[in-house]
Amino acid sequence: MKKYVYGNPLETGAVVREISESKTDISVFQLSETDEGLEFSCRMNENDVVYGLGEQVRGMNKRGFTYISYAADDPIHTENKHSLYGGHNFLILHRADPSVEASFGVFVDDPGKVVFDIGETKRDLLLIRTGKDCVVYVMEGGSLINLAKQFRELIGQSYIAPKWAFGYQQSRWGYKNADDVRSVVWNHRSRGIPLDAVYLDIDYMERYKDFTVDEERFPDFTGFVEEMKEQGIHLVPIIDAGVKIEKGYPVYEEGVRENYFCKEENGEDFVGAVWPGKVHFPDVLNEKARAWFGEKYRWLIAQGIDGFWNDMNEPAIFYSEKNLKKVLEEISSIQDDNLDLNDFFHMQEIVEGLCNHPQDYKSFYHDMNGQKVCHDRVHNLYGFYMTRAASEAFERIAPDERLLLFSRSSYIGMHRYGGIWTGDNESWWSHLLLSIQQMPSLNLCGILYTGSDLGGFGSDATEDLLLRWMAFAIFTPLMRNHSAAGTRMQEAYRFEAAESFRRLIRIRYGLLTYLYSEYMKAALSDTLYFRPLSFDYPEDAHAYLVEDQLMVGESLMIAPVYTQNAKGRYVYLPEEMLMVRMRSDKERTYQTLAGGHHYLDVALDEVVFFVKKNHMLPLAILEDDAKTTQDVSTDHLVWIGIADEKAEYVLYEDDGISKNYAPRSEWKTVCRKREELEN
Ligand code: MIG
Repeated sequence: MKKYVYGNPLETGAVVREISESKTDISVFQLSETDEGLEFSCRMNENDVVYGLGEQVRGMNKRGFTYISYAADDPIHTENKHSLYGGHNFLILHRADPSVEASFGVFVDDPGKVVFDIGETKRDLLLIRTGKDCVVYVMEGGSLINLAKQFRELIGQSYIAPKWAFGYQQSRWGYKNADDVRSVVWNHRSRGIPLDAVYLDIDYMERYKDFTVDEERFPDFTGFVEEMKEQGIHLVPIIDAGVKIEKGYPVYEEGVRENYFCKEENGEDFVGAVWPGKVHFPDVLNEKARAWFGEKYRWLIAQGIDGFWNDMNEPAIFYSEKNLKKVLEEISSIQDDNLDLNDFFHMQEIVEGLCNHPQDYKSFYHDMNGQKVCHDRVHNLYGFYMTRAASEAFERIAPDERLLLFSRSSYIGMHRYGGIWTGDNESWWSHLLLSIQQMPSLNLCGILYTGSDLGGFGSDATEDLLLRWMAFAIFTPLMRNHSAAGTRMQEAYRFEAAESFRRLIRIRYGLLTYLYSEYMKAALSDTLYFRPLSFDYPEDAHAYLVEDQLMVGESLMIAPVYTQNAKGRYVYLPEEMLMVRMRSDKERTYQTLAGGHHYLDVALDEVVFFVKKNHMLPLAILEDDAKTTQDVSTDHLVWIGIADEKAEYVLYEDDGISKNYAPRSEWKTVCRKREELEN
């Protein structure tokens, strides 16, 4: 691995491994300087493939578009969007002909805006534009798997969630009080639908103030948390980045007094507006402020809370005080004008442009170890450091216990502190596919604990969409049904197919032993839980073209159905595999299929997956009344697989809650003879 340093880069915390700076010029790129920064470029050959970039739109192969790392609070994830919520500046350029050039991985450690033009402007040109100050790491030599692993070793071990966070989780922006939550739990329990967690969105707070609970909506919050625990339910409250400006609110007052908020150029606290109205942003890039903000989580943990989701930490700014003033003045100045279309559109533009305005991000400052740094330069670090604040506090507050933590915005390195969810997607079929495609890209960037809002956040979910999404989300570490206020309610029990949902969710619990084991192995050995097919079948040219199937852990491949009204789909098998068809944890059928293309029927209420040759996986047999991950026992495991003679599987097990992870020497290799396998 080579490390190249340009200008005077800031310490971002992305990397954990010490690497000495290379004295030679970067070899895989041509480098040129422009007025704004640096440009790294290289040619791509016709069949080369680009993987990576984490949370972005479009396919797993990133060729043919420009991706921009500049964390954006943009809820419309259409294919023309250049930025979503994170900045994940790692990619692998896979060379189709290694005898001509070697494949390589590159990580650009620059927390400001970075542009990746991957053959958009010129089809065969890869162009990366960075700021003047950055560090570039280049990994060379080796397979896709090896390049990915080198990078992961550079950035450190991924966050490990508690095992309960691998259960089914229910969320909705709109659960307003304790009774709403009780009803959600009751509706799952009374239908036998397993459930491990319910989320509290912004309405649990007192007027959107972080680290408060509205006492009218949740009288005796501690008692309520306890009541839920007794039912096996973990409550997961949201924390927003902005701190409400309100006299007498301790978080605000302390922050002002101690200079813990981001500042304007002139040293005054920067004022933006988000849910609570006007807010200040905690300067999480400042070590002291970070420790202070992290400590605030203690109050909720003391009440029994053991999981959090950090939101709006791009940070999202509905408007800044300054810019709003400017826009209002401009509008009042044209009050009596006869607006022609141009004037009208201009007015519309400035009003809409209030939200997340680029100028706002240039107008406030952080105090990084005494250095005043403009936010714009470190924009992509904000969500990372907010999450780091929480995680570092958890180390102090509950050093031996794993807490659930994930964030909306992130940067490379945040994967050590928490997971992410993929933000405000829509109940669109195209977003089911997008979610499938995002998973391996995120894993490449170290983000293993992740998933999308199951069923879609915005717009109305239909029953068939939710069924298909569920059949995919069974395999994502974060399996959370979440939706926006005002959309159709999409809890599993709202639909006629409630029984089908119950069965699908039980399949997740049946597979939990495998899914958890694979997650833990991926985290502890810096490997990938989700992979494009080409990672496992690098010699198969067709594997590089498959954009809608994934390898999941060491034994499985999935090929989810993601189009409406489909009765099945074409699936590509890189080799002979065992097709497993499940309608519930009990009803399962098998068929061995030859390598190649197949059209396969997949009913709406089925999960179909494929086991690699000479591999196997455990399926836990559940009791009829299984309610949570606690009810999944490994005493009765069925081993599913196909083998010439025998199949092996490395099974990882631990208590699921402490940080006493099992060392490699304790991972069990389970072996089954051909005739002992279920198939
Ligand atoms: O401006 O808290 O992505 O999951 O439900 C919307 C309300 C703020 C955005 C999050 C979404 C959450 C919503 N939040």
